Amino acid sequence: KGSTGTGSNGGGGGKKLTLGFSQVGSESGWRTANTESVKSAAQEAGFTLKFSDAQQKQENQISAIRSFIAQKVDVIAFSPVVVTGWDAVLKEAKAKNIPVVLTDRSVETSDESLFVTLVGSDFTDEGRRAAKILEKVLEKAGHKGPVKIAQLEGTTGAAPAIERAKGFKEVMDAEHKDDWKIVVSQTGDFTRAGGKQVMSAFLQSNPDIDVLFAHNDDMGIGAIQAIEAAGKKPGKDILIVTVDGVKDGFVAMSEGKINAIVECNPLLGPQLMEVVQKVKNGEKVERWVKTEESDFLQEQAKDALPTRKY
Ligand code: GYE
Repeated sequence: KGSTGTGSNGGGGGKKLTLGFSQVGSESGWRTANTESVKSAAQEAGFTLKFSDAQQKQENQISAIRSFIAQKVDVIAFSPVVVTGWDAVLKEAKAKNIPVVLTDRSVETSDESLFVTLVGSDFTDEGRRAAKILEKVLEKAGHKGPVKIAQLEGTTGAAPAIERAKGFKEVMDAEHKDDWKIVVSQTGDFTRAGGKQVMSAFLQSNPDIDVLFAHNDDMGIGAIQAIEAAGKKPGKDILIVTVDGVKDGFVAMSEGKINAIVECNPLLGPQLMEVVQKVKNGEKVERWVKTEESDFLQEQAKDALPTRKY
């Protein structure tokens, strides 16, 4: 509450707020859009941004955070590649009184005082929404009988991979215990190459897959290539539901190759900068600042495509 007494912030013409930001990597279209959003929003807010790309490696994120602490940045923000293993470095930040804001992905910690807030999506709900929209997709396709599902998981141990799988399973267990079954599930690390490689292995071990649930568009797009290489029609022979809603996902959907997309908004920059400023000012912020999202079916793809911002 009140001011921190430093009298300096981004908007006030005093010393600029310095934000250290450790990004996961550049694994997907979502991530590219997120990075863009963070960089432009920081500039807009008048902050000095120290940006570091961890190339999907936790050890790189830990060293980036340590270097932000050494440089005495005002606030540290990061999108943790996996949920566990952060306590030690977060304690180091706390010892130097540098507040930490999580964005996009959360951490698992026994000490809730180690971060101030999370700015990001509800991934469990995205998993539930994926299952609910799959019901519609199956109905539209006139699918009868048991449903054999392949799941392409995101990065092992990452919040969106854990929670999307959890939300999807929750609906499946509650409402489709007898008719739906996940027959194969493996990580494709949120990348196109991963999606392609794992999907071709799936098709060898389980040639009778009805549905693919991919934790992001990029893995879905990689899988489409594998499905086509196997002589099958994506969106027809294998129904596909993905998460994110990046432009290339919408293009694949408008071509009939993806059946439905659960949106996950990457444009978190402006909200993040607002929160960072408040934290710096010592104002109270919510523990979780959630993002607003929608779902899309194929018939909406062509109309939605021109207005997609990422
Ligand atoms: O869905 C995926 C990206 O954490 C929400 O990470 C993010 C996920 C996103 O690589 O495309």
